[in-house]
This record gives sequence, structure tokens and C-alpha cells, in this order.
Amino acid sequence: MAYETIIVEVEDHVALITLNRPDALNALNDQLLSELVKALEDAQNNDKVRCIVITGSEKAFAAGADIKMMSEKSFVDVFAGDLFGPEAEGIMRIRKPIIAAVSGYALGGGCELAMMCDFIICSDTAKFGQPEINLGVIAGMGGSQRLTRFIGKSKSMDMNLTGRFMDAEEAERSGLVSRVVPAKKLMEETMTAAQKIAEKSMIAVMAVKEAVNRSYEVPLREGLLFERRVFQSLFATEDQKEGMSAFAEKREAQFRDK
Ligand code: CO8
Repeated sequence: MAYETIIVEVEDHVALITLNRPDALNALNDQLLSELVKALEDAQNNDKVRCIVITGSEKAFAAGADIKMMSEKSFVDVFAGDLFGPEAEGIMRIRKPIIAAVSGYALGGGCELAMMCDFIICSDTAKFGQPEINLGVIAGMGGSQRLTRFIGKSKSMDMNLTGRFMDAEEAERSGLVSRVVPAKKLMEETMTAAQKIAEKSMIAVMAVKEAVNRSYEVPLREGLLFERRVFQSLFATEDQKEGMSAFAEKREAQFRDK
């Protein structure tokens, strides 16, 4: 499918999705979000793809939801049409791992999109923020919920109430991102991480994603039980036999996703 607001490249088992609305700093409009969900679903259904990377430009991962698109909408429009609801659900349905490679601005919906990915690697130029308060609204896709769980109440309140931006160093210190790398190295480092994941058993990879995400959904005891049962279930796979035999035989495991 030909996309107009994103670029999709699949290479070496990694689908790289680049947000591409340079004139609007990759602001997320209906078209971009529906193209993004379609590309993610294609990656999910493509057996060659084992990891997904979402990135933007050097200046902006995404500067938020498209304010110009939203400005004339009424409450009825956004409530009845469930603005951004189906797209958010669509992204959450993806079971393959997704890494966000963030350079420049990740604001509002841009920060929220990055947080919907499984982890964030950012460049030293990255700036995160939930500036919706300046527009007379609040975050709508996780900025008051995921951000609070990731960086704690005090910092989340600060970000959401003042609308200030957080730089890369603070984002790493706060636990919002997993690594900060020099801007020039962002894609190289991210693709190396994606390749590393692509070498693993896809069954175990999907299990990790489900188990870690569950830690945000259920009480600890339930989460621990879920984790233990999934761990035990993986002993039904050939990849578990292969992974453990390869260790004992001092060779690289050859996983077959079975
Ligand atoms: N929406 C629409 N257009 C935008 C957006 C946006 N969010 N951000 C930037 N642009 C446009 C600008 O209007 C400008 O266009 P034009 O050249 O036609 O005037 C172009 O991008 C370049 O922007 P600037 O000239 O402003 O660039 P600067 O380098 O001076 O400033 C900033 C960069 C600081 C990023 C600035 O553009 C800015 O503050 N942008 C808005 C940030 C913001 O408020 N984001 C939150 C939006 S609300 C939101 O995300 C709600 C989320 C709810 C759920 C979302 C689900 C997806």
C-alpha cells in the first residue's frame, strides 16, 4: 500500500516506520494515525518481520496530535467519533515488539505514541512533554496515565500541569527512556537493538511483551502468577528445548518460533 504520511521499510526482519509530515513536525492527524495502524498490522502479519521501529525526523518524533485538525471539533464530534480511540486500541493490539526511536520533539500525542511503544531509545536532542494544558485540554492517549506510572506522580503532575519539556538526560534519569545516544547514532543503535530482538524466539518475545505490559494492568500477585504460568508454558515449545540445549552445547541457539 502506498502511504502519504509515513514511510515503511522492511529490512533484515525489522520494519522501520518513519513518520513523515515534515511541514507539521509529524503532527498526528487522522490519516497518519490510520496509516500507522495499517502499517503496524501489516508488520504484525508479515512473517519476515520480527521487530518494529517507529521513528520521526531529526527535529521531531511527533509534535503532538494535529492541533489544526482538532481546533474546530465539538465535544459531540470527538466523543461520538471517539477521537483517537480506535487508533490507540489498534496500536495496543500489536503483539510484536515496537521500539520508539525519538529525536527532537515528542510532545502531547507524540510523547504518548512513544510511550505506547515497548521502549524508547532517544537521542541527546530529544524533548518530551505533555503541553496540552496550554491548549485548554489534557492528555488523551496516556499522558496522565502511562507517564505517571513511568516517571511517578510528582514529575508527571509537573509535566502535565506546567506543560514544560523534559530533556533526554532527565527522561533517562526518570525512567521514561531506556537509553540516550548521540543524535548521529540513534538509528544505528536502535536498529542494532531491533536486530538483537529479531534473533530471539518470537514466541518468547511476545510472551515478554504480554507479561511486562500486564504488570501495569493487574495487582502484583496476579501478575506474578501470570508470569509464572507463561514461563512454565514455554516449556511446551521447541524453542525452549533448543535454547537450553544450545547453552549446554556451547553454541548459538537456532530458534524456529515453534
Ligand atoms: N499540530 C499541528 N501543527 C503543528 C503542531 C501540532 N501539534 N506542531 C507543530 N505544528 C506545525 C506548526 O504549526 C508549523 O506549521 P506552519 O509552518 O504551517 O506554521 C510547523 O509545524 C513548524 O512548527 P513551528 O513553527 O511551531 O516550529 P518551532 O520550532 O518554532 O516550534 C514546537 C516547535 C515547540 C514543537 C511547536 O511547534 C509547538 O509547540 N507545537 C505544538 C506542541 C503541542 O502543543 N502538542 C500537543 C498537541 S495536543 C495533543 O497532542 C493531544 C493528544 C491527545 C491524544 C493524541 C493521540 C494521537
